[in-house]
Amino acid sequence: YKRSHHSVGIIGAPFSKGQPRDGVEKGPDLIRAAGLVEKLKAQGCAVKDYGNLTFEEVANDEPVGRVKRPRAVGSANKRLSAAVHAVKSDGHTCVMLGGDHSLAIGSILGHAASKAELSVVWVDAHADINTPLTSPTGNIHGQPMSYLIHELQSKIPVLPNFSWIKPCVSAKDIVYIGLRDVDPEEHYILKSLGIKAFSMSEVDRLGIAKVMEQTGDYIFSKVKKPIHLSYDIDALDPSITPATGTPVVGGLTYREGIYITETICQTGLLSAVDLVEVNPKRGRTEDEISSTVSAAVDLIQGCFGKLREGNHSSDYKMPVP
Ligand code: HAR
Ligand code: MN
Ligand code: MN
Ligand code: MN
Repeated sequence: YKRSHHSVGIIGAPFSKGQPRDGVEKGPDLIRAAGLVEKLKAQGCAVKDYGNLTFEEVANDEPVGRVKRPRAVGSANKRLSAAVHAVKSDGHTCVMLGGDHSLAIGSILGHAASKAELSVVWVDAHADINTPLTSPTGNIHGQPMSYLIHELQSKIPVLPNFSWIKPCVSAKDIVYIGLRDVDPEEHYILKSLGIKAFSMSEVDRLGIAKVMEQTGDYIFSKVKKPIHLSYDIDALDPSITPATGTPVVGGLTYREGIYITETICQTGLLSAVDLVEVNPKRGRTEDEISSTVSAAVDLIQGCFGKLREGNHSSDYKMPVP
């Protein structure tokens, strides 16, 4: 019924070294080219685009144990965390356009630097909670949560360019939605830390409305903390968003995906959003790419007040004859 009053700060993070596939660094420019800024403005948001970050080339970034490209990932995230902190200090809700999901490290740490405590809502086919020692692939985009959770710190080895990273989230302040490809070690971590998770089974059993109701009840049962929404585009079903590095069948429908953003917006607590893992090089046709990119734009619009029932501004006056 109302137009949005949100003030949005956008950061592009064209970074792909948290995983092996080329193309995900194109995400920020593609999402902008699909009209993100104009669409947010048209729905009433004040928008400041901070542009794309640049990341230093790291020579000789040899694996450490299984962990691939730790120096590049550590240094890119340090830069991102400073940028997110600056956007929060300017008073905006931060939108970080990825790039791969290793960027959640810097995004959440930069956000946490401006707030006492955060809730994290992680919408993804994957839990991204492998430690460097449990990771089956060594790809850091499958590990970001492990570096951020207080309760996992004794399990995290020293890595080059990671010494600035300090945990900032409690296991009880995390909610997962959309899981359907979780490694056994990750499942152990989720269960042993008692992390709230609505896998696709819970979406099937409860329906998305109850999932979001329970997400709200869980987050608001304690003090209301600012919400960090970390949205991996592969949470949606690959029939809608095929242009992503690790698609998994049986995902959220477009409507379920949008419903999540509408309800998170309505909490009034959304403080930062990541939209990651859009990879045009993984689309087989132009249609697959544009369907993925336009879903990403629609999700971000949903985060900032766009409603499917329609919207109008509070000072709208009917034309009279
Ligand atoms: N769990 C696997 C790993 O650790 C796969 C990670 C997945 N890819 C992502 N993350 N897109 O959401 O490597
Ligand atoms: Mn992810
Ligand atoms: Mn994923
Ligand atoms: Mn609002």
